[in-house]
Amino acid sequence: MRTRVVAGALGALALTGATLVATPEAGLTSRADAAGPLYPADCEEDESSSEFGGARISQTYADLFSKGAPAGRYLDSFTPQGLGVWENWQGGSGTEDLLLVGMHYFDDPATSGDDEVSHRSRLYGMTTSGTVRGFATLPIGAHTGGVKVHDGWVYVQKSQTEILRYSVERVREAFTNPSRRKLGPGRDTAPVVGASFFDIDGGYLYAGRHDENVRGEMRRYAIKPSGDLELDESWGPLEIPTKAQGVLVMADTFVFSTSLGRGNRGNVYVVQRTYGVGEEFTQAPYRCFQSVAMIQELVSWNGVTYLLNESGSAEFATDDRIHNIRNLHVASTDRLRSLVW
Ligand SMILES: [Ca+2]
Repeated sequence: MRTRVVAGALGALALTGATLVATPEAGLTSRADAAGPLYPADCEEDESSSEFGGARISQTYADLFSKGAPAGRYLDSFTPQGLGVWENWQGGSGTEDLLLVGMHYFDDPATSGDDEVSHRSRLYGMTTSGTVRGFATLPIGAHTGGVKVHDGWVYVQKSQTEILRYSVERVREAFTNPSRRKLGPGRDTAPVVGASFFDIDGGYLYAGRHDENVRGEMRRYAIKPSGDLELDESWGPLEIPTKAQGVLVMADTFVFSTSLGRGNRGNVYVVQRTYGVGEEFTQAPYRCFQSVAMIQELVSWNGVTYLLNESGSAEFATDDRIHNIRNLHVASTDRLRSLVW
């Protein structure tokens, strides 16, 4: 496994000749992104591992990640997006912990012209070994790109401007009483900006914007005692990688999952939190390596990083799908972090 830390723009440019096709007038960020969503110029190219089947991936991803619990439920009608952890879901302490998966609906394009906006979305909970304990229905069209639990609330991304919020008691009721499955709009929560996915760390919710063609950005919100959100105007926005689908926030490190399309490998970025507003994230020491396709949100819990994948959805069951991942992939959070420290 390579251990080199890529620091700075020179390292990024040296990684691939793809930057040579950039337009001369473009700035560094544009040049780096001009390679397109398949292989951003700031990511190592390596296809030396056949682990997980399908298209070959980087040895770094194969070394760091392994197959975790099955996450194959509801894939015939729904597409997984968000992943969180709900500790002691039955209340009290020392009870069972669940992984929460958010999914949006999709229609068969052969019979319907629209996708994900015609049916209620879904939130389900499963044990860390993959046994489903219950599900709830979310509002129609909720993308569910982010799911996290914090201080008595379950937060779910609905759109880039709206994060839904439900009390854990209400979600428990939905999981255990089929007549109460519809969660509805939840509690009023302040609008957000560019929130495609999010993590919660240290009392703040960090929400990143997915962008297919250029680098996105991330803002953070203080979580008030009421559970509502308030934009932290003193922080960010910080630049994040192109086609980001999820973030893991640590005190000194970010991990981004990025992907786009069933035919393209994803990329995992591990980045020191040593860059600021207006700076490229590649100014900080970082590592990027190629992953399986269609990686989605991720969450760290008890030292383990869990990574969700949408490629198993029937929505993507065509010949050009290069991976069909129906399990979580898991890695040591410390090992991920230590790539840049
Ligand atoms: Ca997503």
